[in-house]
Amino acid sequence: ERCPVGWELLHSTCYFFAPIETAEKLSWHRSREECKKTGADLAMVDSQEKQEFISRILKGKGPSSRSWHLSGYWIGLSDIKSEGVWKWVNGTELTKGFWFDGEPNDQYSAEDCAATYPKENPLKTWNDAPCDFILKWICELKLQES
Ligand code: 2F8
Ligand code: CA
Repeated sequence: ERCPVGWELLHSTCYFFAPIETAEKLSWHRSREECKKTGADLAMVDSQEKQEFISRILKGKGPSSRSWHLSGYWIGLSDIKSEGVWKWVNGTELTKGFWFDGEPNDQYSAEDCAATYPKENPLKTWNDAPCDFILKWICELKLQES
């Protein structure tokens, strides 16, 4: 089985990057719904290899001309249920985060959803932002075995 056209493959999982060409940006919850429409979910960046893979693709898309915090992509990580307890959308707790320096900072006590950004250091790219902020997003879809 192969990835849908336009999706990127790493270890039997396909990744979709909300296209930069379109103006569309969505809240974290709406982004998640968009992923689910295709049978996918927001990406769970739970290994250094996935983190490096995603960082490389985001860098290839080029820096946004606007300030960095507008050029993020939602990932499937939030601390909505319990402040400071970061969980992936499959319910597992975050073990290793790839946060940018000073993050997560829960600015104005209003930041419960995580996004990744094109940054210099590929291992320090995450920020927590308000879940109703609008950003691009990354979906992941596991391919069937065999
Ligand atoms: O300086 C870090 C800070 O930058 C922005 O706020 C000015 C981010 N806000 C949004 O992404 C909405 C903060 O999350 C970030 O911590
Ligand atoms: Ca933040």
